[in-house]
Amino acid sequence: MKLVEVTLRHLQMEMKSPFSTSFGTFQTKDFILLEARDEQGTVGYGESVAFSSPWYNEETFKTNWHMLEDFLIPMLLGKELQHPDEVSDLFSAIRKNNMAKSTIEGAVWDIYAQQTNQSLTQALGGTKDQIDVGISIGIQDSVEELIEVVRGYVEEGYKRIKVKIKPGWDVDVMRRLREAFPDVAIMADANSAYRLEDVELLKQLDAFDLTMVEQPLASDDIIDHATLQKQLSTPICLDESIHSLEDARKAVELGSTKIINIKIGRVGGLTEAKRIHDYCMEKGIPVWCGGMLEAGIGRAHNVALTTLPNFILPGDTAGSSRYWEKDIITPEVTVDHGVIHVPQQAGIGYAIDLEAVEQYTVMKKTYNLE
Ligand code: OSB
Ligand code: MG
Repeated sequence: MKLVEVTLRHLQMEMKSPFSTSFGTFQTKDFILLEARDEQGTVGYGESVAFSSPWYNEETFKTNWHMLEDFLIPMLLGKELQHPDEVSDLFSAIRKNNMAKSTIEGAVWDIYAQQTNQSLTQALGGTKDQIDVGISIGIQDSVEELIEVVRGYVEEGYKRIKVKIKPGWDVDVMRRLREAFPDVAIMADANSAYRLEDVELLKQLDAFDLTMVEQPLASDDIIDHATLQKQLSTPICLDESIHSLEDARKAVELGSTKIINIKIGRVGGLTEAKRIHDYCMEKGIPVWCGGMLEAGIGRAHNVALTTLPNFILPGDTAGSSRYWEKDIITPEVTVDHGVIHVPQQAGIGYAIDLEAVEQYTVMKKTYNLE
């Protein structure tokens, strides 16, 4: 494989309903869609999961554009590659900027899968033909509304309900939710809203039989999470704190996490995601695939990654229609009784809907060899 042309597009899509977390609310999604073409004319796509504000992590779609335009695209244009794993080795010369790296790495994986006539799932070594899915539910205006929203998704068959929490929207909310749904797998995601001093409050969550509590403490912490885990019976799952296999190893060795949420963008691409998966499998740490409110390309990549065997717990990759009036792929990702049937065709298994892409494009720029 040798990339000869890359096009970046800034896409803007309205979400069907706002999504609120402890750090802010999302309504309009601005992101980068990357199209890469290799010398044989095979086209692959990647999606940046960086948001427009640096709330979840330090990257934004504009910092990703800068990194791609000035560093990452020039590093790959004209470079002969035997395997997509080489991309993460090449990019290791550039610190962090994982979501930017992942955007183009994903397109290389897509091209590689097509050229070796495999589905992305097969190329990654995935083993499942269907995956279990859960859903992540933002902070609502009232507990009554939350219960109604959850009821709808439980009836649709989603296999696990994740609820966002923050100070003032936590113990009572989880108590009432557990009372309303005694038998549903429920978890809470704090997105770093608490400190170790909140341990007494967090311990109250142990009463609700939660599958896990996700990222309760600081986004860059692994020490305090280890201290907290010793005092909680609910398993801690790290999200924001894990950027690499090294981070995963340190967190697991310290006892900071019993479960890991893997997000392809946060860890710099599919190759690193797979490395973390393999390490966790060896250590008996279950993983699941997180979500970043992706459009269709990012969603398709999440589906493929989730087919690896240690993705034991349902992920956040819900169906396209939960987020978008019209997604940018055909068919859209659909959920049937809580499962997604994994496409078998070569590549990502969903076609790009170029008409929809054009409709959402704010600007685009093409980069060629020389
Ligand atoms: O922490 O997992 C998170 C959305 C935006 C930023 C961070 C997170 C989330 C979600 C939604 O939980 C997952 C999804 O439905 O894509
Ligand atoms: Mg999270």
